[in-house]
Order: sequence, then structure tokens, then C-alpha cells
Amino acid sequence: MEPILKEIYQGIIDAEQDIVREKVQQALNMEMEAGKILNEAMVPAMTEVGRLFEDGEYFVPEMLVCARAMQAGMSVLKPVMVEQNLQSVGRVVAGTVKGDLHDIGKNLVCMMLEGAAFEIYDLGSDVSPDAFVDKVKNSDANVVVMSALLTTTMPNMKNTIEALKVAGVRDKVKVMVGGAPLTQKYADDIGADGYAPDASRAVALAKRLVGA
Ligand code: B1M
Repeated sequence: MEPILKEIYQGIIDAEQDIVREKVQQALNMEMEAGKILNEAMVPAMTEVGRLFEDGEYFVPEMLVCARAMQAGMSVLKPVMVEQNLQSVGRVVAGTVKGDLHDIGKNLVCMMLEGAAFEIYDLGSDVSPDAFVDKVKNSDANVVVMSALLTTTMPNMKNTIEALKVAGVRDKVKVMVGGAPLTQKYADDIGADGYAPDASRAVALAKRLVGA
């Protein structure tokens, strides 16, 4: 790994928000691609944080501060990844489902979609089926993106799709799902229109679903 990427990677693991922000900016100044910084340093660092948690070396507070360091780096990357002045190709209601606070992956998906000229209505995390329904009803959205990182919260994706049906707005939107414990089979079983394993494939899927 290149030294600057190693510093970003280690900065996230050590939860050093200021260092991560500074080093990400430095890498951009060196004309390193944002996608490379993200995929070769930042995402692997969060995977390592997960491993440390599984091994009992890190606990929830450590995971939380590492997540903040990751978000600090993402805030520097975002303006670079989001290209301006592109004509909107679709409008997305996005959120992490009810009971689930993991928002880094969802934020990454939103960031990449925004960079691909989608407009984003980001409802955040712990989003109830009713909140998804309200936003779909009261906006011109044509895509719903749901994220879940916990096996225990995955069923809330199905509950949200059911709520969209009950409210009579299921046909107004394409529903995309993703998150580490998800599979294509699960997406098919709950009646989603698509599943993407990562943020870049989420962009390709969204474009395909809206015919862009
Ligand atoms: Co938690 N956590 N966590 N956690 N956490 C995991 C997910 C876990 C796998 C850790 C572990 O045990 N190894 C485990 C889940 C086990 C399971 O259910 N199978 C776990 C647990 C158990 C928990 C708690 C229950 C711990 C506790 O309290 N005892 C608790 C639950 C809280 C809650 O949500 N109600 C909890 C809490 C937390 C923190 C709050 C401390 C923090 C989250 C902070 C935040 O997000 N703001 C946290 C973190 C940081 C993690 C890990 C370490 C990292 C997650 C992450 O951000 N990854 C995670 C372990 C791991 O993933 N290795 C873990 C980086 C991110 C870029 O990847 O989110 O997978 P990811 O997103 C990817 C893809 O999945 C995909 O694209 C992204 C990248 O390209 N994607 C989509 C995601 N959403 C998509 C939507 C799409 C398409 C693609 O739509 C189309």
C-alpha cells in the first residue's frame, strides 16, 4: 500500500479524525483518485475495524469513533466525487432501515449516486417503513434505496416494501437493497427490484432500473 494510503488506513483504525481528514486532502492534492483512496484505504480500514470487534479487541465505542474518522474522510472526498451541473437522471429516497444505525455504506451509496447525477433524499438511519412511504408519497422520487447491516434488521426491508404496497405507491418506485448481510436471493424473496453488493454496482443498477 502506498504510504499516504497506509496513513489513512491506520488513521481510521486509530480513530484519528483530524489525521484522516488531513491525509485524505493530501492524497487528493497528490492527484490520487478519490475512488482509489476510498477502496484501497478507507473501506479496508473499516473491514479491519470489524475484524478487531469480532476478535474482542475493539468494543462498540471504538467502532463508533472509527466510524466517525471514516465519515471525516468521506466529507473531504464528497465534493470531489459529486460532479456539479449534471442533469438529474433520477430521484432517490435513501435510508438505513428501522432499528439499524449503520450509515457509512448507505452514505457511500448516496455519495456515488449523487456523483452519477441522481438527486438524493437521504432519510438517514433507523428509518421506519412509514417514513419511507411518506417521502415517496410526498416527493417525485422514482427509486428507493434501503441499506441494512444487521441480520436482525433485514426484515424491515420487507416490511417497508409491504408498507409501500399498502400505501398504493409500490409501483411508483424501483426498490433497491444492499448491505453486507444481503444477497440477491434475499432481495428476490422480499420482492425488491434489485440488489447491489457495493456502491459502484448500486450506481449501475440504479441507472439500469430508471433506464438512464
Ligand atoms: Co456494527 N456491526 N453494530 N457498528 N459494525 C457490524 C455490521 C458487524 C458485522 C460487526 C461484527 O460483528 N463483525 C455486526 C453485525 C452482525 C450481524 O448482524 N450479522 C455489528 C453489530 C453486531 C453491531 C451492534 C449490534 C453491536 C452491539 O451493540 N453489540 C450495534 C447495532 C447498532 C444498531 O444498528 N442498532 C452496532 C453498532 C455499530 C456502531 C454504531 C458502533 C458503528 C456504526 C456507525 C455508523 O455507521 N455511523 C458500527 C460499525 C462501524 C460496524 C462495522 C465495523 C463497519 C460497518 C461499515 O461501516 N463498513 C461492521 C463490521 C464490518 O462491516 N466489517 C459492523 C464500511 C462500509 C463502507 O461498508 O456498510 O457494508 P458497508 O457498505 C457497503 C456494502 O454493504 C454496500 O455498499 C457499501 C460499500 O460499497 N451497501 C449497499 C451498503 N448499503 C447498501 C445499499 C444499497 C446497495 C449497496 O442499496 C442498493
